[in-house]
Amino acid sequence: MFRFPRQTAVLLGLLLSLAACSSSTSSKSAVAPSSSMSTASAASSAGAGRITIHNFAFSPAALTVKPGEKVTVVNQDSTTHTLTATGAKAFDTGDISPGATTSFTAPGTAGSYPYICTIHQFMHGTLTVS
Ligand SMILES: [Cu+2]
Repeated sequence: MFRFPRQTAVLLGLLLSLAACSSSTSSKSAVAPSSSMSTASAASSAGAGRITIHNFAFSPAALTVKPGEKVTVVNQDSTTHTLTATGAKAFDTGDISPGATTSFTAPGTAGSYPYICTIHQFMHGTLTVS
């Protein structure tokens, strides 16, 4: 006859500890809406074109500029690169040292001008003048 009261005592203890635990739950802080994702860095660079060289690649690989527009070239690699139009070489930056920035003038004639790095000729891109 003494087993039954013990068991109920144990059960009561369990229930009490459960209640104690569950009393410390609701500390849910409302997450503030982060409205800082609107950095509108659109490609609306009304002025000069810009090509970045990084990891042996031109970025953007395809760029459209106006005739005679100045195009800035940034070499972010630790290797010398060039940006040289193929064919008649309508433009050629020559060697761009690691970390250096240079520029060239886009052709005055509309068209599509493929270019490469003459040092690493697997690097290529296209400048479109229109
Ligand atoms: Cu290169």
